[in-house]
Amino acid sequence: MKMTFRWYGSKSDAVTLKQIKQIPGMSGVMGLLDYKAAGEVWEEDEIRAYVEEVHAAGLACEVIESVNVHEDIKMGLPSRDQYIENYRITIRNLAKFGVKVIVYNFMPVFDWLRTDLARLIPEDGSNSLYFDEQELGSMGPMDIVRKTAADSNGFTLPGWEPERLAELETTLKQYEGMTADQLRENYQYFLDGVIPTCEECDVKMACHPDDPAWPIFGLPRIAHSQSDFDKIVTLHDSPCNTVCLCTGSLGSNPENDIPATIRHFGEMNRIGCLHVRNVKHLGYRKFREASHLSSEGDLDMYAIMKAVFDACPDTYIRPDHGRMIWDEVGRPGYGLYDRALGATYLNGLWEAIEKSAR
Ligand code: DNO
Repeated sequence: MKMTFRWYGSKSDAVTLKQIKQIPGMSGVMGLLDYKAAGEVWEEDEIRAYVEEVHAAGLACEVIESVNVHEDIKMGLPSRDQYIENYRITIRNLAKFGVKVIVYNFMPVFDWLRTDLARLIPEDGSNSLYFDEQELGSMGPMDIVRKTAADSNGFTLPGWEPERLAELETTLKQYEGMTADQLRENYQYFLDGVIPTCEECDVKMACHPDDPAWPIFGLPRIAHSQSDFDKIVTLHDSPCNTVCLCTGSLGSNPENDIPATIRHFGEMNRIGCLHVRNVKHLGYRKFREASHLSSEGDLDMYAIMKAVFDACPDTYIRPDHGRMIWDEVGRPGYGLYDRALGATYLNGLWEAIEKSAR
């Protein structure tokens, strides 16, 4: 298992590479160029600059996240061919700098979504990301976009690019009437376009689950359960067509059995990487993000790490969203302290699992 940390680059992350390097057991980052709009080519020069900076800090950069898929691809518009071609160029460019896994998602319009980015946890005075479907019911898509932007402490959030969201109303209309099967057909067209390039370059595409793990605002969503991912991995059958197994996204639905899903796709060699975090269910379609410790949420982190150990021990992992603790002000979900504690805890579980298996 290679423990990594998401890093937004020196211009947009309050967390430094030096801090990341000082977290025990940290082998690298899961990187991104957060200023790139969906559909744009990631140029060699900008990838080189990012990767060299990471390497200079003594860290690896083998996983890149949020190479976002243009809406025209998801909608199946004629312009998709150009965007797919751009995506292929990006894959080749990333591969030149040692990238092995690309994390993306196929959620229409919205990436992850929360109704509160800083919900107070009364027990200890920290705060974390929170979702309540009922609260969402009273908000329209534009309201949630405005609220998310206003609450993000001035940081950009992954998947919430301002240019894309500016056209939100038009985009939402274009999706009206699209079924899950139609979205899946468009997804297959995309995979047929990019997976052969991945095979040439030895890069894996890793699909991030829908977060939360159900459809929102009536938009089709096709990646929020084990059976959804069973369909996805067969849309284009290749070892390069993999899952980014995000425990917290899938875990937002208590019906998803996360350790079983890890074993299932791990044994098929279809896990590209994992995002590991805990969630606390508070009612129907209502949850908040918890610290990583099993007893503070509803996921069994020991069972999760044990499944990784048994089914895909060489994979990349990162602690996912943390709470905001110790008065840190940062990008919601992506502060330093709680994620560093999470990494340390996951490393501890790993050591115990490894030693007891000997
Ligand atoms: C949320 C992240 C996601 C993820 C993208 C990948 O915090 O885990 O934004 O990176 O869905 O495209």
